[in-house]
Amino acid sequence: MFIFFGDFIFKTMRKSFLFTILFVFCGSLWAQTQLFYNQMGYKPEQQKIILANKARFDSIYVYNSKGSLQGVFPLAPKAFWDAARDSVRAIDLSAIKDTGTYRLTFPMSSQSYHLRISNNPLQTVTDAALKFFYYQRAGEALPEKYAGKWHRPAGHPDTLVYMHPSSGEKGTMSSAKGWYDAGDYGKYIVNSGITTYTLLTLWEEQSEKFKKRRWNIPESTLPDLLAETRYNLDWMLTMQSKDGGVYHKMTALNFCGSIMPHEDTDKRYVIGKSTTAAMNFAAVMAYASRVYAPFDAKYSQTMLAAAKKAYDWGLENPRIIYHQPGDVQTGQYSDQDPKDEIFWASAEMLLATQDTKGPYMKQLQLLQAPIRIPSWQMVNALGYYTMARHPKIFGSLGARAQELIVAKADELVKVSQQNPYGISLDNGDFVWGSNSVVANFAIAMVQAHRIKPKAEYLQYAHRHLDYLLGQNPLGLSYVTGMGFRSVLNPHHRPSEADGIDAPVPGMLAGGPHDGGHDISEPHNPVPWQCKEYRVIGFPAMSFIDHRCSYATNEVAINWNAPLGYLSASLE
Ligand code: 9MR
Ligand code: 9MR
Repeated sequence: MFIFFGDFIFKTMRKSFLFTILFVFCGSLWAQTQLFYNQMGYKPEQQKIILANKARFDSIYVYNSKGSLQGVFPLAPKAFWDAARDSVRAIDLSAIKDTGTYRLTFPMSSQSYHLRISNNPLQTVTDAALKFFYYQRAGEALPEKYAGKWHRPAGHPDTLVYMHPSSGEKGTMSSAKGWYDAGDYGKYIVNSGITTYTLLTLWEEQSEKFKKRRWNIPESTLPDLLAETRYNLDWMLTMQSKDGGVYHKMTALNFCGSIMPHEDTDKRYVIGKSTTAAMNFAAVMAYASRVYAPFDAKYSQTMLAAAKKAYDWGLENPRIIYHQPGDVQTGQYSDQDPKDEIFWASAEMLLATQDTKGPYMKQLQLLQAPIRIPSWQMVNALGYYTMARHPKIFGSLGARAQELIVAKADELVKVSQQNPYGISLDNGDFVWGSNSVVANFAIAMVQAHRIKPKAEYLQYAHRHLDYLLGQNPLGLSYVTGMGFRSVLNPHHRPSEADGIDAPVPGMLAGGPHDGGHDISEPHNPVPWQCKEYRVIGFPAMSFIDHRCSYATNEVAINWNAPLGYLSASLE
């Protein structure tokens, strides 16, 4: 029940249990109407569907900033969503098109809400989502000039890390730079790969815009998007072994406490080697070699050579699965099935080498699994997206990739049309990181729109982003610092330990998920408020804005990249 009333309840509960019971009881008798909408605002021409929960009236009054009545808008009949076990009533405000801040209120009610219409409400979101990667930099101090109040000393230089026996090698090596994966300080190839792909795609699709776009990170001769991405590519390159194989991850043996990067002095290790890491690495390096070629020919050649070595290693070792060694507790990113990684890498290799006669085409023909929405574990869609962007060289497979993407997006639109929130998630989609599922569903629609423009694709992609920014059953913006009621306590070590109230901005919380791994973990002593955040059977409500819940409220690079991509695409 906590999640319904948020922060206020926590504080109250601490003070008096009895009072809380009373409050909740009264609260349910006089339940306030809640409005769920995009807290960052809407574009003038955009469809503006907002949702009312527990509404007691059939219309809403909208006043403009001068205080004059703009219109009275009807509430649609109740629509039930099983994932939240609750109903909402839609209000279509699309007819309001003038920019400004509007006040919304119900008859005889003192409650009011503010809704913004502006020309580019998403620019702030995009910039913050991308700036997040700067805040995640390992091995570099973040001076105030760039990081504002979140400035911090450098941590994890990683210039001397140890070869774990699982790496198959002995001694030490350097594995500097790269982004911290999430709320922890580990660096993992597989997750890094999908993240980097998403950012490279943003560049490939919108390079005109991103040539000039800056978000106050250290000066470079490269555009910010490519400078930031290179920071991670540099690290990924360190993770290749002499035989071409790629180490799975570089972390300590255990997760450290809630401390700042420079306070964590645990030894760090290069751990494991896997087919998924090799193929993921090959795909990203092949892609990056194309993107960086006009800026730095030598760097581009280095990456292509690394990609080829990793790819060949992967084909010779097509089933090396990562198994977590007994003395290691950090994230696993273990994946039993490397076929989709091979497929994706084959697409990138073919495109980067322009070699249609070699092994790549053969692999692509072998592996036409149905297209699946991407996650760190399932990446075949990344191959399809690439093929669809460059169809000619892939021959009939290019056209096939386009058809599959369009068919997938049509499926998602259909589901979204039936959903009161306009999104395409079913109960089963509320996995760990469900908000990234929301973003990746929307990205599939954006991809389809590029192939075969259709108003519905963009309309529902927008609804998915609206959901992340407040049009959801908790009425919470899941992006830190964005909106009037946004996540405040993400599972993110720097935000927990820096002594600053506001979390690092622009971070997408993982999102509702009723798996409860965090609270049922025997070694994770959770504070008592956290014990009941999970409401089984209400997956869309199972979220708590508390650092204890790493299964719902952690942040991660592979969740922020799709947020940045989506927001930039809808700008
Ligand atoms: O902080 C860790 C987070 O980054 C991981 O996603 C999560 C799951 O692997 O684990 C977190 O660490 C917790 C550990 O697993 C159990 N003890 C408590 C740790 C943090 O609260
Ligand atoms: O995103 C990962 C999710 O799909 C898994 O279910 C979960 C448990 O293995 O791990 C998530 O990834 C975490 C990683 O293991 C360690 N760094 C933080 C990641 C986000 O929570």
